[in-house]
Amino acid sequence: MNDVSPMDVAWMRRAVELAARGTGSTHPNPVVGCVITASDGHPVGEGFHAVAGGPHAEVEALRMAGARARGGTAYVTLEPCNHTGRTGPCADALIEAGVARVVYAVPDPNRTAAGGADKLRSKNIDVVEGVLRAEAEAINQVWLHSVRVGRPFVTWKFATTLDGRSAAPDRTSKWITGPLARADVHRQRAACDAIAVGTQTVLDDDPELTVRDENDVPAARQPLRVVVGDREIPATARVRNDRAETLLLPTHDPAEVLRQLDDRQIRHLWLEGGPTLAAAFLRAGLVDQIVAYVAPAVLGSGYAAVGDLGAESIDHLRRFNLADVTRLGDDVRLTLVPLGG
Ligand code: AOF
Ligand code: ZN
Repeated sequence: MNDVSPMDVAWMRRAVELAARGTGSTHPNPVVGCVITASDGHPVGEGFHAVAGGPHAEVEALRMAGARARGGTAYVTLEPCNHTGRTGPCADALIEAGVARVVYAVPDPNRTAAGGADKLRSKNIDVVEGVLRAEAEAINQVWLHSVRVGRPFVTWKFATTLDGRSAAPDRTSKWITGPLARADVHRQRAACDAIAVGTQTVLDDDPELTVRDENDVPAARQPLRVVVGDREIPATARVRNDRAETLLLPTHDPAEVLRQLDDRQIRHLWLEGGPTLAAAFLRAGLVDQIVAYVAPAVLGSGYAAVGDLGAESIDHLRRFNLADVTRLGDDVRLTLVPLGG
């Protein structure tokens, strides 16, 4: 293995910073950043992947570097690709440019694109893997998860009273949490590719399931709306309006839902309810993250946030790791991840 210098780490940190500029606009592709230094160690090129179908980070950086890339080093947050997809293989572009060394952070789990490192080595280029790997994994957490596991990353979101109720006995639920918590939901929805609810939630709440700002103006890019279940949805339901695309999935099987969404290259599914849908995903072990908005309020009756999970004794408690606690006005947002995850 080649030596990794403090400068290698510094340039990779810059590449990670560049990659993050693509956050939110590269779907269904990852965010990727690249820095090129000349043979004397000076930076001569920078690039990041801005949009799927557009040039890869390496190509952008090589374009800026021009002939100065010869004999230099390329720092890339993801293993350079080896496939001709929407653009040509970056491994070939790096070889043609004559770089002497390639340092990347994370191996590409995408089977179609992988193999770049081996190709570079076969051309006697020094290749180093794993520099700042944790940081580079963090900016692509959802994409890496969905490509590795072969299904979308699933976040289950709910709002609840202190006693775990998400609706009163008459099924009303507006509003349990305050405006700051609700604005936070819209921000988080905006970063997802699809929002799913069960048909019962559509009948009870008539949600629009779009991303809107504080003045209720819808965002330009809207996640796919997904309605799971076989209850009839009235033609007047707001999920049927034209503010976003809607997919009706008349199934009760979470794995089938994820298969259908994977076919549509959905990387991040935001599960909004209600208790039946949440229970089905939890029972199937298909929840990767929980975002709970807890209000300082008590109902004492009404509907639980989640339906029956088959627990009969305290041994059946499903425990998670508490990843984050954030106060939003008078409410608290808890972010939980699976134990060991
Ligand atoms: C990117 N941007 O900067 C790099 C990627 O859809 P395509 O044909 O552009 O190929 C996307 C795949 O290429 C992607 O899934 C990843 O495996 C690899 N590298 N992709 O979108 C980049 N370097
Ligand atoms: Zn590429």
